[in-house]
Amino acid sequence: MKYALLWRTKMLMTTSILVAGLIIFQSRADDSKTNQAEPPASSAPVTAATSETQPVVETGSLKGRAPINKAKDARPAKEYSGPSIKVEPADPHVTAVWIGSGFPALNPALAPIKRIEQSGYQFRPSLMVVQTGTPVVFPNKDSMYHSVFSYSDAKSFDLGRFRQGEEPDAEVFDKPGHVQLFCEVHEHMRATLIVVDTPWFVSTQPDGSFEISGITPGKYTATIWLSAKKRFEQVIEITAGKTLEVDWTNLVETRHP
Ligand SMILES: [Cu+2]
Repeated sequence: MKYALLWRTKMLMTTSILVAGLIIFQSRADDSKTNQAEPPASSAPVTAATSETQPVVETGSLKGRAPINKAKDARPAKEYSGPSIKVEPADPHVTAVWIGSGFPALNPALAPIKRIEQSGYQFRPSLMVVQTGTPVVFPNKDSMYHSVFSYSDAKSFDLGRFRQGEEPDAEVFDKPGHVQLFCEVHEHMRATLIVVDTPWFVSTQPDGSFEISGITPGKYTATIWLSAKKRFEQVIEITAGKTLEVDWTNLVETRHP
C-alpha cells in the first residue's frame, strides 16, 4: 500500500517534469521561430502555446481599388416564349481579389453554405469567390424552369432542370480554379465561381473598391482576377494592426501598354 502510494507520487512527479519540459521546449521552438521571422532587436512578447490559451495573432488589412472589370456581356438575352418571362439586367461585372494560396480546403460539413440565386432570368451574384470545400446551392426564384451546369476543369457537374422550390442539394467546390456556370434553358445566363485555396478573398464593388481584413501578417502574392485570360499578381506585405492601402486601378494599362 505504502509502496503503491510512493510509486503513484513518483509517477505524478515524472509526468509533471515531462509536461514542464514540454512547455519549455515549446516555448523555445516558438522563440527560434520568432527570431527567424523578426529582427533580433524586436521586443514583441512571445507567448508559449498551451492547451488553455491560444496565442493571439494580431492581423492586418488590405484596402484599395482594383481595376474595374470591363468584360463585355457574354450575349444578350434572346426572346423567350412565355408570358411570365421577363429577363432582367445581369449584375454589373466585378473583379475578384485574393491573397496567398495553399491553405487546406474547408470541411464541407462545417463550411457555411453559399447561394447563387437564379432570379430575373440571371444568376445572382454573377461572380462569387469561395474557399475550397465550400458548398453552394442554386435556388430558382423564377416561375419557370432553370438548370445549372459547368464543364470547367475545376468542376464539371449538371444539376439538370428544376423549378422553384425544387432546390437540388448543395454542390461542393473542392478544387481551386475558375468555374463557368450556365443554364441549359436560357442561353444568355452566365455566372463565374472562383474557387481559391485561401481564406482571404473578396469580390470588389463595381467601381473596383474592396477591403480584406483578418489577414495574418506576412508577405503574400495578391491575385487580381478580371477574366479567365486576364489576371494580375502583386506582391504585398501585411503588417499587424495596420491597413495596407493600394491603388491597382492602372494595373491593366501598366501591364498591357
Ligand atoms: Cu435559366
